[in-house]
Amino acid sequence: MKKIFVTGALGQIGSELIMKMRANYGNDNVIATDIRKPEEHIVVQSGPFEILDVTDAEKMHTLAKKYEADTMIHMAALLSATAEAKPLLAWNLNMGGLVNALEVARALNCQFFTPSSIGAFGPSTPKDHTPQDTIQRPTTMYGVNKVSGELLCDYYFYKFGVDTRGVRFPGLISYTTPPGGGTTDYAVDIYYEALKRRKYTSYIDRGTYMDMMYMPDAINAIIQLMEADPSRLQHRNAFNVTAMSFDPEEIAAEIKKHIKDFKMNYDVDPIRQGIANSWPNSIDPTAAIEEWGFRAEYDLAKMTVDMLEKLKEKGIENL
Ligand code: VAH
Repeated sequence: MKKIFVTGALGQIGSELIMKMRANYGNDNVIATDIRKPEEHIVVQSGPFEILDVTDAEKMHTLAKKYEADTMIHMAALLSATAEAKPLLAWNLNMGGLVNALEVARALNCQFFTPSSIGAFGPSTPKDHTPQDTIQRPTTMYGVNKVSGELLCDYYFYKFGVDTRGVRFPGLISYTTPPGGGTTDYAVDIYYEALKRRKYTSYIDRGTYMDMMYMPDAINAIIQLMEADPSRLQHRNAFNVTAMSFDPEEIAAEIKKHIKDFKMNYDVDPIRQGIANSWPNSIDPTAAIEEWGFRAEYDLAKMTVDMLEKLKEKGIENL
């Protein structure tokens, strides 16, 4: 990877991925793009940045060619809850953007990465230690987008020889970007609210287990997969990866170890609870471990210490 073109660079993953890749590969070798250009943002200030709507195929091709991209990292997409509220917009953006990015990778001979998700599984998928290869009949527009995306990326590998790679991310937790339109974002929100108000009202019910991962592990997984020896890859789109699985009660208990008077209550959102119920309780990352050495550093305890510390440094406390 020498000239890396990233879409969705201001998103939850993109904003941290850009900074890590610029540190690894050089600021000028990581081109950040997104639909808006906030001048004060560190991603805009620390290296090349272009405004790009990923549904604009011609502009994407022109910009990738201008920077002589050899790697496409396609992150721009609507997440599960937003996609469920606006399914047609989600289809057009998530699938239109993906096919545009794949076409640019094919035309310019780029290596390619885009994330899938545990959302690519559905109610008929085995829910515990969900295998790498199994039933994928998601019942959300986001899940339909992710399964279609996995198949499309494999197609571009088999049909056109594009070096496509992807991971099925669990819920991702980070301190840099506030919670977005995801179902798992309660696990981000809870840290902000615990520091600001010493309490949190969860829209996901107790007993709802979902796979989760701290953002540093997610960023490392992307870079590690993209640098992996292609001859070792039996799978490509996309690898199960996870670091932990917990329910709201368990993350609340971990926070209480640091904020003694933290209180948790529930006001379940039927839409996001319905999405969460259709996803696995835990997935099996064996293929990623065996084929490219995936390993997560953070568990719930270690992540909670770091999240609370970093949010306090950002001034998120007793507002
Ligand atoms: C979402 N955070 O909630 C994303 C992710 C597995 C969940 O895909 O939509």
